[in-house]
Amino acid sequence: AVDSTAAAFPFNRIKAAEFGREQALDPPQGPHVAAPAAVTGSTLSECRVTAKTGAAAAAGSNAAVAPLEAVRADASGQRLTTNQGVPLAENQNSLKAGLRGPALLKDFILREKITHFDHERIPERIVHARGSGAHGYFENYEPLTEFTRAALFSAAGKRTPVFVRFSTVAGERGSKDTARDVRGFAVKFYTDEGNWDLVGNNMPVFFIQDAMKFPDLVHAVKPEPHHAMPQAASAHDTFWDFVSLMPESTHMLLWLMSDRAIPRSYRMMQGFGVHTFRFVNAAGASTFVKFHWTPLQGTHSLVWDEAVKISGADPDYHRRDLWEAIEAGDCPQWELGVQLISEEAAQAYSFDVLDASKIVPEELVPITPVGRLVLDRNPDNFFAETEQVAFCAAHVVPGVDFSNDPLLAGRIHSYVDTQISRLGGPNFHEVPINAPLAPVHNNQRDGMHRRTVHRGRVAYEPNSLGGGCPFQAGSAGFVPFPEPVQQDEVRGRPEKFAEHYRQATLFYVSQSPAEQAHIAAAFRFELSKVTVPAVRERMLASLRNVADDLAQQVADGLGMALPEPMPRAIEPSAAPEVTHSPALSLRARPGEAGVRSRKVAILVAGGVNAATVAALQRALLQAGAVPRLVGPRIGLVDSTGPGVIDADASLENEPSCLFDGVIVPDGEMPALRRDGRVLEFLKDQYRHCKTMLLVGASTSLLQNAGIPADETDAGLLMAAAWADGLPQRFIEALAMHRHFDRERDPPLV
Ligand code: HDD
Repeated sequence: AVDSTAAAFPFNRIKAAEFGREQALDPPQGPHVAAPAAVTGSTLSECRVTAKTGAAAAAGSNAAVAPLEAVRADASGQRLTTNQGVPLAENQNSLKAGLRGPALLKDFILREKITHFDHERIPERIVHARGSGAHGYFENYEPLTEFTRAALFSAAGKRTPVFVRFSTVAGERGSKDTARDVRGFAVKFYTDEGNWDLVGNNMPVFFIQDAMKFPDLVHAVKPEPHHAMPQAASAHDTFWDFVSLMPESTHMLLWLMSDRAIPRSYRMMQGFGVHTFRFVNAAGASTFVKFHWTPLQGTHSLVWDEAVKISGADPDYHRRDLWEAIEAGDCPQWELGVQLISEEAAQAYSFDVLDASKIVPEELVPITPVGRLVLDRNPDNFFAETEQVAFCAAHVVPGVDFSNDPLLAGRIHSYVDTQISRLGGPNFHEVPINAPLAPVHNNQRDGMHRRTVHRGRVAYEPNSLGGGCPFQAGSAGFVPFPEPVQQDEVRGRPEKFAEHYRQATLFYVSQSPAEQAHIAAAFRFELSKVTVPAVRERMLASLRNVADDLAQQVADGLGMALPEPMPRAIEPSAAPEVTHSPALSLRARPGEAGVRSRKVAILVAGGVNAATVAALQRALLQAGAVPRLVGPRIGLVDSTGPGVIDADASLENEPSCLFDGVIVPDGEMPALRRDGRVLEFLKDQYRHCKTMLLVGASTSLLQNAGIPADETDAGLLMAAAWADGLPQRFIEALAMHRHFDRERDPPLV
């Protein structure tokens, strides 16, 4: 037993070994203690008991985690070893010929350690490099056997384990979370009949219609090759040069310039399979299907100024949000919905369902809810799970099949191919996070990093020496939908693909006024970063085909005259089925979560009234919100009345942009009054349209910050004195997410 008290170790005892031969030959054992019982699990969510969560966290287990058990390592109570299991006597010094002599080549321990370190990184994903993942499950509502034989949809209440990874697209692995960008929404279902990867985005359309253009698109949006700037941003010449020459991008650009591209949280965005897929039932009949994930947390976004500030204050904003929500047992949920479309119905539409730059409006084909996704467990190890997880659009299961969408066709090739270089060979399916729960038996053998130890001498089929095994599953296996094909080979696209603007217009006119204003401001900002006037002009010409008022606002913002509209490739022959789609506004899905997991700053300083702070904290916690006491510095704060206040954040370490609302309670609090950051804090809360409550003497801070005391502003609550009903009023206003009525462009404050 080792005495690990501070008294026993006045200094790092092991370091003593560097001072002499005697200690070098026999270094003392390092101090170690068994991990406390509550954190014996590999992660907090495994042990489910933390100071932060108490016992409230959910069970958080699913079958996909079980195979990870075999590869989990826990060093508690263990000695250091090499990778060969050889115990290490000492981990401080390389082996030398004499204390002042040269280091020796035969030091296999040093060499193993450094060699492994040299190879710790793998190539980052060419797109979607930055992401965060979580485990969970999919629960099916009712049997969907009429449409699909997919195992996960076979029975009511059936649970299928999943791993989900959310991501940004353009930024590198170490970039920021709140860039204006598309978000990846990739789901790996570990079904009874193999893994199905639904590799989608938080926007239902895409920039291009044919995979042939994907490398061009990515080269255009990534940092420009000569100076590698800008990082995680589309606001630069090459991106807008490319998309302004690609009218098929217009619809997606409207989504990208909308608030969808700056979500409040991964938990608060929709997900889409984007392409039209096929469901195939046991009889072999097929139905076109589009997949939609709808968050129970509601669809909510940031505003641009806030997103920019968060990038500096907390580049891990979305990663942290997802992690903390799951740790706190506030498990995010999405409902999976499907649009089911017969081939005949699809043929009659004014657009082509094989065109990934088009949606099928919900008003045309309603969404049928089929199940829910729950994320209830954080990974043990970011690299082993979130980094090594390999999603592949080619991974479908019996009952789910592809359509002829030409963008999808390229994806079926690309994902498997990229994993081979990213994960170092063809055996990436054996990495624990990628391994199916369904048994894997085939005659594929060997390759880099093969883990499976195949028994027997048979690795071919047909065989008799292995009893004919593994055998073909016949109709129980994956049978491709036998779509008749007999046409001339041609490089081209169907005619309906050439209509590029009507759905962009549909999206724009279906937004609320605030959302429309944000779209115009986003185009203005992005194009103002474009240095080549001809590119800006071309983009304005394209926007004229979407909505003249939008084009005009952007032109005004750039100080440019409106150019002639860009010539259209085609005049559509049939009228659009839907000309207004309320479902496309973020406001259509406020969610069921209310204020759950919303972060509220309660500003405190010496002289605050402790009793009202406690009442506020209680009410917010009860409603599921996350109150933080923010002071000029962290630590204890003098208060009037009994009770102690401990500020857990400071104006410096958690600025305004990290909170959904602010409360300045009653009390003199002179330290707040002389701190310029308080005014900045309030100004940002106001500018970002957040919920604010100021009580008693604190209301005068509004005037100091130049904020108009507008009593019609539903998000600006002012009270001359404390009243018991105040917390509830604040919570109701906070549940509205944002108060865009107060927003002005340029901002008033
Ligand atoms: Fe892709 C990654 C989503 C078009 C090629 N893609 C990737 C990821 C998501 C998407 C969510 C990250 C998965 C993860 O978390 O590991 N991609 C989409 C969507 C598309 C799309 C919704 C259009 C509908 N992608 C697309 C095309 C191609 C690719 C047309 C190539 C022809 N995508 C890739 C890739 C990536 C990738 C290069 C990079 C890393 C990876 O696959 O694993 O293969």
